[in-house]
Amino acid sequence: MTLTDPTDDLWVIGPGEDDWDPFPHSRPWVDVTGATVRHGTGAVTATFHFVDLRPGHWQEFSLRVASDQPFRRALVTTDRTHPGGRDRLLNRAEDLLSCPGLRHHVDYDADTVRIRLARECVGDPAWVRAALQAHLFREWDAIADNPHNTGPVPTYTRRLAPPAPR
Ligand SMILES: [Ca+2]
Ligand SMILES: [Ca+2]
Repeated sequence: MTLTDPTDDLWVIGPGEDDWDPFPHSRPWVDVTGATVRHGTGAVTATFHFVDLRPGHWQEFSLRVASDQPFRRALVTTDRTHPGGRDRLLNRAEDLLSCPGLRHHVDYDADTVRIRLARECVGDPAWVRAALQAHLFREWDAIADNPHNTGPVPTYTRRLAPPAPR
């Protein structure tokens, strides 16, 4: 499914704060313009689209997966020394899980971040709901956007079933 998002709908939160505030400035490298989510026969694939993705920032790209199996969260983190990003898979308790089928691709020319999460790492679910979010971490705060809405908290997609086997 395809999601579209406006620009300049960013939110900011500082350490110790419970609530997000609107961030009234442009940050094109964290501003999501849309995304696609696909539940294929082998993997759940999410592709973020940005206004202008740029290397050199500490950013995190999150794919939360709710399903008929235990919750999973795939994260891709970029920073100054890892512009191509590093990925990891967590459960709800934020324990690190092994998932050889987790892949990602950060493309600064196309302004996209793709996360491919093998279905076996989600427990081969009958359906998934996906929630995507992007964060830009700064020294004293974090700025966020998501392709689902113009608020600070992403909402899950409807249930996405994998293609029926032939
Ligand atoms: Ca946006
Ligand atoms: Ca948004």
